[in-house]
Amino acid sequence: MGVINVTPDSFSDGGTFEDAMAAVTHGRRLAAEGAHILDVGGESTRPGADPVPAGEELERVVPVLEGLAALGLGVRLSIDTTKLAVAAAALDAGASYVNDVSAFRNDSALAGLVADRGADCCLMHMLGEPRTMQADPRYGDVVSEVKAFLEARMTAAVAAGVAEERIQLDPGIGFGKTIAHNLELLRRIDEIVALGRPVVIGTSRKTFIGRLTGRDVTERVHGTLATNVLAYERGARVFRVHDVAACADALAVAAATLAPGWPQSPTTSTTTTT
Ligand code: HH2
Repeated sequence: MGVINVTPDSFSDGGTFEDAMAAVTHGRRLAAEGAHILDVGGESTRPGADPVPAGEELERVVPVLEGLAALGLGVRLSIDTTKLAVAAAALDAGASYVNDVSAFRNDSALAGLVADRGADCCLMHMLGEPRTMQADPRYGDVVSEVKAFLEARMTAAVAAGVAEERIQLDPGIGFGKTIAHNLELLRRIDEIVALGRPVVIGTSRKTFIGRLTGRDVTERVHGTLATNVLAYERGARVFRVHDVAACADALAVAAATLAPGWPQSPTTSTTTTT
């Protein structure tokens, strides 16, 4: 899942793709680099971020989704929003996946919309809300609590009519979590995978990687790869990243290494012919 932030204030790429044309060009590049899903967002969720009114968020994302849809890239288009009006306009503009970091808590009507449109969705765990979530987050056992939350949100979504096979789950790395909480969730991500739905991991360029490596935000790709490969090995299957080419390579090698009996098809050549 490649990230396209159409915002002035996202933590790693704010202001880079504010222009719709630049965002569409970036999306085309991420698709060429191997993204299967392009996740378009018009509101930053970084700690301390100010909320964006629905009308403004919609004006940011709709032209980008329309532009990407018109290109016919053969990838899924996702809208990263917690708002009903934005999700509805995004689905009209060509999105078929709703990535809601509030897991349908900000606007419970979003579940009905996803159900009616037969869209896929990602339900993510967050403790508190972006303005305050990093102020002393506490858990008993972080993995059990995140798991119970995701299970409850999945039950609520199914009760609202969303087909279970349309749901993906995300532990919300960095959303009301200390470094220790993030690492514990990654180490024990198999416990979230056990809920039976595809697990989404969003570690890309996040602060805890900067704290562990001493790297600035644009230099965290190698740390990001380590988290994604480890989570893949423990069963996670969707990786929300800014640096698609590097992550696609790392995951291709991880998948081949873990797949018994590679090469798996007679069309997969182990030697070069030139
Ligand atoms: N992280 C961010 C935004 N959306 N969605 C899911 N499902 N999982 C995540 O971990 C996640 C997410 C934050 O990253 P980014 O979009 O790069 O920054 P910002 O929120 O500042 O725009």
